[in-house]
Amino acid sequence: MWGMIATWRMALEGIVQASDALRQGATSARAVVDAVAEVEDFPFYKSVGYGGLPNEQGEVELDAAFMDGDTLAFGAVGNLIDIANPVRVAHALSRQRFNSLLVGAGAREWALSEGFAAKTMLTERATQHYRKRCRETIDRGLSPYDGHDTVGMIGLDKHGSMSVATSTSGLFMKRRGRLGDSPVIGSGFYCDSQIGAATATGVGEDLMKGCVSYEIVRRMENGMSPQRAADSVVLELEDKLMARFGRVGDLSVVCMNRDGEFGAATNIKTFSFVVAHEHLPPTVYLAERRDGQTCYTPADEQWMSDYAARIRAPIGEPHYD
Ligand code: SD4
Repeated sequence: MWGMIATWRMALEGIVQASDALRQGATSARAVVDAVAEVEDFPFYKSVGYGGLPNEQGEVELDAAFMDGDTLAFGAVGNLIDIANPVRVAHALSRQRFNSLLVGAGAREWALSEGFAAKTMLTERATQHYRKRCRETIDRGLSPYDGHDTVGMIGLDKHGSMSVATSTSGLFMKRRGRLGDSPVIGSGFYCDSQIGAATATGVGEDLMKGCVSYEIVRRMENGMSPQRAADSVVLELEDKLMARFGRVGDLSVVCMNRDGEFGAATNIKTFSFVVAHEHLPPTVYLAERRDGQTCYTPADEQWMSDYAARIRAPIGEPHYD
């Protein structure tokens, strides 16, 4: 059995290619790293890699991670500026015995010293989004933090090895130096080839409060199905934060066990995710919660074409409703 699952529609093109590679016997590490790098390179995805939205200073600070489910080795980078593929840097770090998580100037220096390419990651389009958001925020006091999505990708290969990778520009307009869950092991990602893997997207500050990825893997280890593990972790964290913190941000997760069974859970209106495995061609699903359980259906053609138009649409004037 081989399989892949990833957060958000943006993972589709990467999964189409990587699932071919998995079918032909590629490793899960190669599949997830190549597929996430593909998302990073695509300029119209405004929350990952090239074209990602900047922090409040107008700088694109990128976070990424990789974890090898066989050895439990992981590598991660945070606040990495102007390096082409943060996920490849994270993967390289996972092969180091120490210094697995590097941030800021140190991460950039290490990446350059290892031969990773420098690249200006702020695009004209992202700059337009930034200027528009600055105007909206000044005019009407809107929350600057809306607008974010992380790609988190899980792979299971024919040899039974699993890997997970994440990549994100984090929250739009975040404070310089802010880290979310995506480069933080146990929160944004976790992977154990003997059990399964999970990865998260949403408001990192809240996802980290539940260490959600580790918790999902732990519940799968105790015998829960991936779907039940995902739903129970998201639901319980949401209830806990509402009761004790008084509010909760967006929380969405995907997971897969070592048999290729998968799960997804969300507390938002529509969460898209992509799955492929031996018996399923790459498919985009739309998930929503009904009666405490996440339900999902394949996205129809209309949704897919609206999506393609939306991500390329002109940026337009500030929006005030
Ligand atoms: C973060 N979890 O930096 C990321 C952002 C994200 O959907 O996934 N948004 O907090």
